[in-house]
Amino acid sequence: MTTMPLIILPDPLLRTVSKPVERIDDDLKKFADDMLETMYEAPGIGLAAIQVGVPRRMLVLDVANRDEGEKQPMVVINPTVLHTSDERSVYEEGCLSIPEFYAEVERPANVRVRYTDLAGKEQEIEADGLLATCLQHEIDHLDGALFIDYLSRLKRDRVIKKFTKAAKHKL
Ligand code: K1U
Ligand code: ZN
Repeated sequence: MTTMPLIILPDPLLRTVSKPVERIDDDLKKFADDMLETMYEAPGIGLAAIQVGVPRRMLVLDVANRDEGEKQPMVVINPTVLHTSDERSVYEEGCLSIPEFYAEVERPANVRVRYTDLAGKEQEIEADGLLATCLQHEIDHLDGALFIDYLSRLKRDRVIKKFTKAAKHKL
């Protein structure tokens, strides 16, 4: 397995609307393994393909308690949100593409998502808690949306400015 470099704000790739995965083959399975490895190494609880520069509708996540040595990796291909609850919940979110910045975001507390798994089988998942938040965060990535889009314009612009400045210093 290989880890891949992460795309960091303000890279315009992060605003790409990703295209559906058309074929599940050995190359895609290897890519899914590499995405999981990249997520675990970061460390993170989710990763969308676009965060490693691949504009395909695919994400990985694992919200199991790592301190207890648990692992529950999920590979989600071509997800569709079927239902979101009216009930909302607030979580402090982070993003591997916006390192060391965290902010509270309010989202639907429960979601139902249909997706294809790595075996090519259609699945449906009813999620709540951190899994619901993480799924929505990752599906946003597939549509070019970032969690900072839910903040006030002032806060969002401040973050973008900080990361733009940092990127210029790295040139
Ligand atoms: O998509 C990403 O950038 C990954 C992101 C996912 C996420 C975090 C929090 C709420 C919603 C979605 C991260 O994984 S940031 C890192 C993080 O939260 C974390 C890392 C290690 C252990 C526990 C949490
Ligand atoms: Zn993210």
